[in-house]
Amino acid sequence: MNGERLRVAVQKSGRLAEASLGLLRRAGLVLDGQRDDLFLHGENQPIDVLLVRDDDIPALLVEGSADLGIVGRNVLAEQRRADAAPDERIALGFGACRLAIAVPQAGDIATIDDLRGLRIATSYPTLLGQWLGERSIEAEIVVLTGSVEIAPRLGKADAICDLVSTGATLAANRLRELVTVFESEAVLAAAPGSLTPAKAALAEQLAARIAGALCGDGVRLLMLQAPRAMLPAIERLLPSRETPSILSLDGRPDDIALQALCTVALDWQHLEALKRLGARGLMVLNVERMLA
Ligand code: PRT
Ligand code: ZN
Repeated sequence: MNGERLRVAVQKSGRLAEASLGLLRRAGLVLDGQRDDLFLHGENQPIDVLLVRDDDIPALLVEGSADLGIVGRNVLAEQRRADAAPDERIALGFGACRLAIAVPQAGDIATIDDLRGLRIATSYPTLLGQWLGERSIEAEIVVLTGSVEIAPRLGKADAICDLVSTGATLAANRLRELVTVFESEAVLAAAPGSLTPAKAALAEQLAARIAGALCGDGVRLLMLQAPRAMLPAIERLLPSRETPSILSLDGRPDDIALQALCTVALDWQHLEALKRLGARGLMVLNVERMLA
């Protein structure tokens, strides 16, 4: 390995911080260091973690100070440069939000055409500018770095374009969502350009393990035994993700054991219905990780 270590940048504190570190741990990384540190040393693999502001992650990837990063797709897209852009490798399923244009509830802005000639406050001038440009809507973009949602009340703008998850902040500021400009969630992003073979192999392995950890999310393994004759009826009841495995049981030719991966919750009614068909020894297990 020539002492080469892979560097993964994640948010130090904020909405993505905990889930990002949690995911790396579920992918098998044992990290040494405190949350206040800027650097966590990988104990069991040559992989270290940099704890930084989310906005710094795209630049760290571009300049090669980090090889992988966990960051909102919104941040990645806002900072995208045509010549050197990090690659989105895996959508991670947390930090979901949307960049949306919102307008005062009381006003008379009803459609996106009404935005023409208005001032829209945002911290996302690139994404908003692109969206407006694609629709040939000419509006003034007022760049603010914080408290975007109070801009209309302060008379600084007629509308805003900001991240929304529950919509509670918009409602509290008497704003109404007009249209979604960009859909986001946390993603695993990779540095542009090629890594050394050793680092590339580490990055591939980590990405595969992260994908495997995510793959197990919400997946259950159902195990049961049943009379072989009841198999077709049992299979019809399975909310199965793929064909179940059917195993023969030693010395019991009329019975089978079945294992099935299911993506929907298996509630008591489901299990009781299977039991009425003759299934025994029913077990539902959480799947921790999967490797195809
Ligand atoms: O310090 P640092 O720069 O690292 O953090 P930050 O303050 O810039 O980022 P942070 O932690 O607020 O957000 C990090 C990432 O989380 C964002 O880039 C998004 O990818 C994602 N994310 C998901 C969100 C939200 N949901 C979200 N709701 N980012 C911000 N918000 C804001 C929203 O704009 C509103 O002001 O949270 C507030 C509550 O939202 P509602 O709709 O639930 O009321
Ligand atoms: Zn930030």
